[in-house]
Amino acid sequence: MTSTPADVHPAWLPSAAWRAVGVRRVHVRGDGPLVATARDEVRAATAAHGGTVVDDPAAADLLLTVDPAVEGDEAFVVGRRDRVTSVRAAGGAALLHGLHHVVRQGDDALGSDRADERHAPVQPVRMLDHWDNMTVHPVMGQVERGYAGGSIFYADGRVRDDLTRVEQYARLLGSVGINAVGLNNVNVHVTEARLLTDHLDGVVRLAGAFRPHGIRVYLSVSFAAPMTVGGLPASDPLDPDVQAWWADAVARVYAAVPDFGGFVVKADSEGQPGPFAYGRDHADGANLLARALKPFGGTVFWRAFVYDHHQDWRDRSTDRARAAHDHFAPLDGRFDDNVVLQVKYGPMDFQTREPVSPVIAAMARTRLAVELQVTQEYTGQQRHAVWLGPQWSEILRFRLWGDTGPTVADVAAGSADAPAGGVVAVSNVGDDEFWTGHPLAQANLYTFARLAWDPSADPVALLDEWIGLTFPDAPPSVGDTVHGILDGSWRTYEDYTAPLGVGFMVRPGHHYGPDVDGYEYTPWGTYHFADRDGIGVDRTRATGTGFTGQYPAPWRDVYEDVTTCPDDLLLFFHHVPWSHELHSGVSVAQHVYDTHWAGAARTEVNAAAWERLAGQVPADLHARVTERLAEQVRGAHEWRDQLCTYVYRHSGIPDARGRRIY
Ligand code: GCW
Repeated sequence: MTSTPADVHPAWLPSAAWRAVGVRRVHVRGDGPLVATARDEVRAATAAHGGTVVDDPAAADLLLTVDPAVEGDEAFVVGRRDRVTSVRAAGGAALLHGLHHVVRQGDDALGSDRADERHAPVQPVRMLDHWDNMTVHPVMGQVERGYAGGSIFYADGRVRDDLTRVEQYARLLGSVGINAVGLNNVNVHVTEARLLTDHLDGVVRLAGAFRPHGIRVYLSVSFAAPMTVGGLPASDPLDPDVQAWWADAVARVYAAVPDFGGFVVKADSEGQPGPFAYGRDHADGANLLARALKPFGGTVFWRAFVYDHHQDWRDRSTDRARAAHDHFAPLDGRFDDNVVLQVKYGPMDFQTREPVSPVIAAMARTRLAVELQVTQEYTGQQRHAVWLGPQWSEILRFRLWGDTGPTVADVAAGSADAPAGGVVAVSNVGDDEFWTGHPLAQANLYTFARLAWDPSADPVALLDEWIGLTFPDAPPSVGDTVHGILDGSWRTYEDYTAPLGVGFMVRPGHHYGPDVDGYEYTPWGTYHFADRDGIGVDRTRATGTGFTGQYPAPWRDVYEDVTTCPDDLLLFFHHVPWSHELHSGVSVAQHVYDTHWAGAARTEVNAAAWERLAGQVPADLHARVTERLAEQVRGAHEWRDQLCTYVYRHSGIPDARGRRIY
């Protein structure tokens, strides 16, 4: 329980969250750096709360022991008998997981007897990617799609001298089982391309900050690095000089960081260089890096986010949703065993609502990781309180082949033909005093990590777990109010923004706030095709882009047929008249009116409920959330009025309830 500077919020590890452990007599047995971390935590907790660290295990009422008999790298067994709680752990990382498990359970783990329970992560890789840059971009800021201030890693074009915040962040992440962090933006600019070389000493220090919490670091690299950093004439993956350059670069990284995780790569995507320039495919590209990493046990996370961002909006034959499957499905079986294909959860781009990407069902012989977005790019940018636990849970539990088949999480966790890839998300953290801009957005970071550990966990239980840890001594009204604001907030946000899975309708560039036609005539491939008659994208095989055909049964048919397609995804898959009747019984137009009024109204209820907590939570936190909820109310009403007006002007269908149209 190392201390947090007074000016930084302790998130879900305030001192009080350690009370149940801190009052005990605790014995820690085992060796190694991670056991030392656990021992330091226990020492600090007992010092703060009056317990003791004891040398004699017979004198302890909490025993934390490394026991090689426990199987599974990160597994631990916890139980309570004869007034002693014991955690037996497979190794140092597992011991730390076990300690934090007891902290989360608090008096429940340390009260009455409990039978032994074994805990082990479902996903072996639980990763957060940072889109942090070393320098500040004039428009984007320092962190691409970052809504919590600057980077905690970098300042003034280099790794920060003072890594105190990084150490605290590593502790927070380690406490919920994150074990991998990508240190820099997947859009790799000139300075960051040199993290591999000139800035390697900084990477060594960052790795040193994460290591005590069981977290390995990864770097995003540029496919053109042999040219831009190495001075070679090309970066063709089949060129022996290029291969030698990567082998050499990787060897130097491992000499400096022996437990380095590997690379994250965005290639041939949104202007990033890639193998297409040399007439090679993405298996050639990924394997180039994989072979350099292989001797050291490293992995390349190769992103499947590849599409044409110079599309002509008049071209109705191209469908961005199809792109990842078109590029990658034919390559199944060609990737080396230390390549993980990192697939965004949906076929478009981190929208509030999308179907699950069909790529996840198409790569039986490829290791696959699912990529989620904790940073709220399209979901309110940490100005709106939007807790995404239910979205992620729904995605991870989605059954790709129907009722009895494997889920998305099962695919990520691996099979006989393809070992695990894992679960990855883009982090929402910056140098903000509350870590995440909106203090309640900490719940997203927490929930992501806990779902990565166990994708079958009930997200609402995780929300309550986070509330209990974050506000340990608050009156019940605080927990009830925070729960009330966050549970259901994904649906609320969906209600007042782009309807029925159509997506986007945001202001181009920064992606905040409504602009229904903002992307309609752009090259980005994100269209809704609204006119006076109807709205939506026809992605059927019968009359549209054929995207539904990328799914296995039953989904290829469920989505194809307008009568079986779920309402939530109707406009993703179909172009329908404004008067089209939904399963819910109302027309598309009336649905927009009803949901937008209801969603906007809920934001007012939330703001008023939070107002009543003045004096019950720290004043600075209360003020920050108050300011954000007010902006959410304003934003939700703007969304409501723009969407309702747009639909009325295009459809001519009046709101049955006669509410105001502009
Ligand atoms: O959602 C889009 C973002 C880009 C991002 C890209 C990606 C890092 O608008 O800012 O670039 O996705 O995931 O690569």
